Formats: sequence, C-alpha cells, structure tokens
Amino acid sequence: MKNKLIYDSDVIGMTVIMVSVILKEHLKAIDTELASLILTISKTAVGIKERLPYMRGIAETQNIYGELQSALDLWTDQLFIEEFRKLGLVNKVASEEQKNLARLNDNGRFFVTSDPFDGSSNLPSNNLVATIVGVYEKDFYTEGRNQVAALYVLYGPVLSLVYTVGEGVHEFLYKPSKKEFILENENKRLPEKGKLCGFGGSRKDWLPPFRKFAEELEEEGLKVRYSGAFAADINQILHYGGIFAYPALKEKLYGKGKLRLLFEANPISFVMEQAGGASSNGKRSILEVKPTSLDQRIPIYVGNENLIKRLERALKG
Ligand code: AFP
Repeated sequence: MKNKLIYDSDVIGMTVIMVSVILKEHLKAIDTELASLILTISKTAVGIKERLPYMRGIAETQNIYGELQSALDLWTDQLFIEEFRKLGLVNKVASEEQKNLARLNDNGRFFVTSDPFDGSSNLPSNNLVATIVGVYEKDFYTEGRNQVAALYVLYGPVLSLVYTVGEGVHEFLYKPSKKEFILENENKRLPEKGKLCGFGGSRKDWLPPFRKFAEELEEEGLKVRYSGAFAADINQILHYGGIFAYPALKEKLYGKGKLRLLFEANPISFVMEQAGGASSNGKRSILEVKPTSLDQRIPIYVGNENLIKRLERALKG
C-alpha cells in the first residue's frame, strides 16, 4: 500500500482504498516548464468555473471572425493572457478572440494558441462550454504535429481537464473538496468500436459525398449527438468512440470549413491522435497542414481511425 492514498474512505462505512493521483504529481513526469504551464491553465480554469454563473452576458464586441462576443469570451481571454504573462514562460499568445498576437515575453519558450471560451453560443441554453489550448515552441506557423502539448477543459457538471504532451492522453476531474484535479483516466484510448457521430452545419448545406457518408453511418446504427461546443463533442467521442465532423459546406457558407485550424482543430486533433484516433481535413491528417494565416479555417473530421479512412475514401468519390 506504499504510495497509495486513502480517498473517499467513508462510503457506507467501508474503507475504499484507491490510488488518487493529483495533476501536479502526474506532471512530475514531464518537462518542468511545460508542467508549470499546464498547471497554470488548470488553476485559471478553476477560477473560471467559479465565476461562470455570474458572467453570462453579451459584450457587444466582435471577434476576428465577426462573431458577437460574450462577456466570458473577453474575460477568459484576458485572464489566460494575464496568467501566462505572470508565468513568464510564454512568448506569444494567439487567441480566437484577439486580432493581434499578445506579445508577452521575448525570451519565453512557449507559443500558445487559445480558444479561451469554446461554445459561447451554448450559454443561453446552459449547455457545455470549454477552453482549448495548443502549445508550440518557436512558432505558430508550423504543422500541428509540432505541438508540444494540447489540452482542453470542460466546464461541465464536473470540471475536467484532458491533456497530452505527445505521450498518451490523460483525463482529470476536479474535486472541489480537495481543490485538486484527480486522475480519472491515464492513457485514455478511443473504444475500438465507435458508437456516436456528431456533425456540424445543416444537412442541406453538406456536400453530397459527405451527406451520403453521414446517412450510411446513421443507418448502420451510430447515434447522432451534437452539442455546439467542439471540445464537448470530442470528449464524448473520446469516451464512446465514433466520429465528429464540421465538414466543408457549400462554398458561400463555410466552403473552407468553419472551425479554426490553430485554435480548435490542431489541439483537438493532437489529443485524438494521441488517444489512438485519427484526424483529417478530408485528405490527410489535420496535423500535417501548415497554417498560412492565424485565423485559417479548416474542414475537420476526427474519431476512430477506420471511420476517418472510410470518410477520406468517401470524399474522394
Ligand atoms: P463559439 O465558441 O463561437 O460558440 O463557436 C463554437 C464552435 O467554434 C465550435 O465549438 C462548435 O463545434 C461550432 O462552433 C458550433 O457551430 P454551429 O453553431 O454552427 O453548430
């Protein structure tokens, strides 16, 4: 029983002995500066979760994509940037909510991409929201494969954090009584057989090959679940297997896809590939695409490898 902690020991009078690993301990296995960065994000997320109920308004400003921002989009963005500044390890931050890069420390080692508040249109209906972060060294203008870490936080019924540093995917749940993120799943893998599918956009705007593919999956019994927050949709694919897509739509809408390569697609694809899944822009892995601009959008398909391969064949025609 050495190194094992007693955890939740008073369940109906029984003593339950479980290994309880906190995030800080788990991060001891990785580079110390990267560990500090991930810990900073986790602590900031706890503060955000606490403030969520009080900050649900619209800010009446627009982000770089012309979308109306919520108060939380702006506040979380500023908060993460401030915390990164204090940490001193971050060189620049590229954020979905900022027109320009935030230049924090010329000597900082990390280049951070952030969608600080993913799924803000879920606020009025009280559905899930999230934070998505990608971490690079040297530059943002490189393939997603070169990320040194990626993670997302879900502000769900339980605050959760899923991270990878390129050696598997680990999921933590926040336990308020302990004020700690506790390891829930180490080296989490997608289940071999996928159960779910979730597709963004409207069926009428999908291109015919994708529409046919989606209908085939539904006929084969994959259940449709779509939340409107990318990280939340991905988390259910991580747990139940299947495929998520925000496909290319008819040209006038999102011919080049809706989701953002740097802020959303790259970090999530890194996590999914590390969990044994695959990602694609319809032709090749998202992680092989070199960005040409910070605000680049991309069609995205992620999930079980067999489904992604099949999708690529279906789109080829
Ligand atoms: P917001 O953060 O602006 O709500 O956008 C969320 C998002 O980028 C992504 O998280 C969702 O998968 C997708 O947009 C939802 O788009 P639809 O509203 O078209 O379903």
